[in-house]
Amino acid sequence: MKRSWAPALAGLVAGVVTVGAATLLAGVLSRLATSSSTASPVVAVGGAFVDRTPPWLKDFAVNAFGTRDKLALFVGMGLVLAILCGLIGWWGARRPVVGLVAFALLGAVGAAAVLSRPGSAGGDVIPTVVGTLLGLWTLSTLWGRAGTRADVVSRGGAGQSLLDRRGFLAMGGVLAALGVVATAAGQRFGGRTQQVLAARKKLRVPRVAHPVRVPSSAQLSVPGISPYVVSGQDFYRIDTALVVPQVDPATWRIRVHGMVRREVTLTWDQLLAKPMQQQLTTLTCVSNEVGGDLVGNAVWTGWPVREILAEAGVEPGADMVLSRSEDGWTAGTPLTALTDDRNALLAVGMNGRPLPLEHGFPVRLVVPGLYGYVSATKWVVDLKLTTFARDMGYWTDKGWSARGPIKTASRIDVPRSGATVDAGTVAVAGVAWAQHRGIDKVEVRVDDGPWRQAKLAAEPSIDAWRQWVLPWEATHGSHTLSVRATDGDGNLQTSAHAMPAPNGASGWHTVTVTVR
Ligand SMILES: Nc1nc2c(c(=O)[nH]1)N[C@H]1C(S)=C(S)[C@@H](COP(=O)(O)O)O[C@H]1N2
Ligand SMILES: [Mo]
Repeated sequence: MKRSWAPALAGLVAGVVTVGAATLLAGVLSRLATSSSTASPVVAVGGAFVDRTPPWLKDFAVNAFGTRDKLALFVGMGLVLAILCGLIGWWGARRPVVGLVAFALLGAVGAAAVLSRPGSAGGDVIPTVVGTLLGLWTLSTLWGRAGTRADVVSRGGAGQSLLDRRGFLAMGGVLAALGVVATAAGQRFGGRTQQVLAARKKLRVPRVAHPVRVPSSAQLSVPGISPYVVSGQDFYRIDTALVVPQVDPATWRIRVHGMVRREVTLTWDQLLAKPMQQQLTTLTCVSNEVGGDLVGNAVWTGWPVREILAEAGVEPGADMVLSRSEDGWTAGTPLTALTDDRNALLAVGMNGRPLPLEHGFPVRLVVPGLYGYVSATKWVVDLKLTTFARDMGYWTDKGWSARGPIKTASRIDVPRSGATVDAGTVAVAGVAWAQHRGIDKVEVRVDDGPWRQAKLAAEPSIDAWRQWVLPWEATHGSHTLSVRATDGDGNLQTSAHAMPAPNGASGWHTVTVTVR
């Protein structure tokens, strides 16, 4: 029995000890602000993996796990790590030197990932190195107790073996528990999250000369329809950050450089002193499927991007702004979208409050009309004036289109697909969006019947989605409802079905309902 599972268990415990020690140490060090938030080898390997995710896999992950894709990644990584550690423990017990070298190599992969992360420093490998050394010690000690190392096996009688087994289980149990507690403590208390949350709590979003007032006529009173303005809490979240970047406004800076006449750097206080504006803008993710929920509307407060670009003075020839976040993510936005008549903002507020940490605190970009991946940089710290010929945003490098205008789209919120409703008058309702073009018409079709025009709610901004409703006299049986919108330029939403990659899904949203 001891030969079969004990060495594998030793490998597992060594893995838990390594992860625990490294996570705790990384948490403590980044809290002391002496290392970056990706000093944890697990976070770094995950981040490196995310950065190498091809579009089809990203699509799959977003569709299968939605906004829980990060949790899914960590669970998957945990399983792979457990299997590797178990195998090293099991095989390595016969040839301990080979086993220890294999375990050290695993640690080296973690260290390499840490060093490869944007903004990492040499000292960031300390948690991984210390964790790996503790893991190696755990492995060799537990192998000894498991009684499978050649020297122990040779002198082991039956009594010896029983003692060893008890000792092995006790020691392995204690070490594994310590590893788990250290991992939890490192995650819970490590990093600067508490500090940054405290800083956020003290902030007030600046007043604006012309606050956005959402008329009640923009919100239809149909049960189950999306709220016209979505709260920060309920707003969809999409980003590549496995740990939410913790940016303290006190140290935040934004730098404008590249093809400019003079570089501009702004501090948080300098930004807050600028005349701020409010703007209703609906964000949409390019990965949103037809009928999907990766879309949301909010009131953003910020300083127009065109103003900071004017301060820097854009040189002729520039056609793109490459914005970069604190964690190295980038978006390439057409310069015209930041300087034309739409209100692209360096946003500091969402629905009248400071940005939630997950949505880019303290400062993010919000650009009406463009999918988030080419425009909505959260935790933004850098704007580089450049050209599409020379530079590329994060997702463009992975097969997504360089430019990402949002396609005209509509969604049925109620009745939900698969719902059963009573015969009689049923409100078919939902939202439609064509940012910066606006929505002029929404039509609904029942089965193969004629298209019928839905009633539209008020449209306080053409940069935001618009609600619609159609009363339907539902008759017994199974029915298919379809929706299509026409934007403010008169373009009918295309029926051509397209997957999200490379430039956004298209096609009409359809739901099937049963009427009893
Ligand atoms: N720093 C950073 N900003 C980012 C991203 C990211 O991965 N990192 N993702 C973008 C994408 S793809 C979208 S759709 C929007 C989503 O913004 P939200 O999470 O506030 O809804 O953020 C954009 N900004
Ligand atoms: Mo996105």
